[in-house]
Amino acid sequence: MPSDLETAMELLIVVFHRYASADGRAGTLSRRELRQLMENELANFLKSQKDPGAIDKIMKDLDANGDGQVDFEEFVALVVGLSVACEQCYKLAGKKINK
Ligand SMILES: [Ca+2]
Repeated sequence: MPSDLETAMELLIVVFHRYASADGRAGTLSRRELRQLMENELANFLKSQKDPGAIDKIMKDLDANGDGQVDFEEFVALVVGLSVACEQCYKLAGKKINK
């Protein structure tokens, strides 16, 4: 049986490819695919972004090699960044993370 962490890693890969294969180049997220992913999978984070151009900014930040597509490595940087922010929120709120 896979561990929790292995399951989390597998899910990252599965979710990325679910959206990356929606149109055009499979294996990378276009701007449209990134928007879909964020609207469906990161709705709470997106709601907290008051800026209507948030997706464009995120896309620009993530697209490290500037090819207009977000590959898995670039996508993971977003997840890591959000995870670090979440972990800090947990600490501030003094919540117990153990589940
Ligand atoms: Ca790219």
